[in-house]
Amino acid sequence: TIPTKRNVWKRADVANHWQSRAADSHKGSHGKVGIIAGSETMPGAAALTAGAAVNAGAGLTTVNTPRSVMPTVAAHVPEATYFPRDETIESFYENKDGIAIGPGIGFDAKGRERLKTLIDHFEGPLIVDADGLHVLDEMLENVREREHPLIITPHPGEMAALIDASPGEVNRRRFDVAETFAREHGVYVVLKGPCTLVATPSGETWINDTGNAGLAKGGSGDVLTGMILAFVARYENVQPAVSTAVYLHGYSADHLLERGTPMETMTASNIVKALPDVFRRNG
Ligand code: NPW
Ligand code: AMP
Ligand code: MG
Repeated sequence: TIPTKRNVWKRADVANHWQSRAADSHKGSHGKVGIIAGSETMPGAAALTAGAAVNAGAGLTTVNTPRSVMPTVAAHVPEATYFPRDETIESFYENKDGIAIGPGIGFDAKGRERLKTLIDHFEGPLIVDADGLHVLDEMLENVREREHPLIITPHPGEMAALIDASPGEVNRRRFDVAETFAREHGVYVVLKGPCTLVATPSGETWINDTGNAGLAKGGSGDVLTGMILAFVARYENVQPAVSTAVYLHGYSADHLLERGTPMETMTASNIVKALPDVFRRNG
């Protein structure tokens, strides 16, 4: 087998790949992103993902969520526009520069069809997270045939379910698990946890060294998904975008800790609220 290249994605890498906002740019230049997230019992997942995308630079953010959930999410993220879940997915994805699906959606037959349609027909970067990952194993053939980037963002529990292993086994063989899955299925694997790994389909692995256990709280992953989406929709290449988003997400937690926020009191919302400081120090 081809040897894998493994490196830490460092502050200098973030800086070298940084995409500044051109003075003559407009919202369309910075990515029209779609987020399929939220449900009656998990409106927060949609608000966190969308809030993260908006605050990480996305030009125009549209949230696909049940009609009944739209007012709640909109109250938290007024910058986003909203698209009712019961309308056809084709009219949702047609003009998007990137789509994320999964946070807080639960999953049913319609959800499966929606994901399959996106894998087969959406011609841009597609991020599959959370509940989307629970049905992805039924679609691996579609995944392999997809010509556009697919990025999956499992925590060790979700990765374990995807490959029919235990979370403990995934954690014992993190590199091998992420790299094998990325190569075999032609996807970018963001295997989360302390030292999140980004394994590419071409056999590179980038290790993240930011972040702390303050992130071990519901909602952190939803924020990461929104940040990755904002970066992949704006950046030319997928891996620098994903690794930079992962770096800044952890950096935000480290920044809060350094400024006196104890890990216990860290929240996903505050990871988003600290993004102005994070961008000021890294851009
Ligand atoms: P256990 O039992 O914790 O030890 P799920 P989820 C395991 C939404 N959210 N290392 C875990 O093990 C998400 O977006 C909404 C090892 C269990 O077996 C999803 O849509 C929020 N094992 C949905 O909730 C805030 C680990 O994996 C399984 C692990 C469910 O997502 C919260 C759990 O996986 C949340 O983001 C680790 N690091 N992490 C909201 N405010 O609306 C997990 N496991 O059932 O997919 O549960 O990740 O909570
Ligand atoms: P999720 O489980 O989907 O909410 O994602 C959790 C997020 O928090 C991921 O980005 C993880 O890498 C991060 N995270 C969770 N626990 C830790 C930890 N102990 N140290 C560093 N990062 C963590
Ligand atoms: Mg999650």
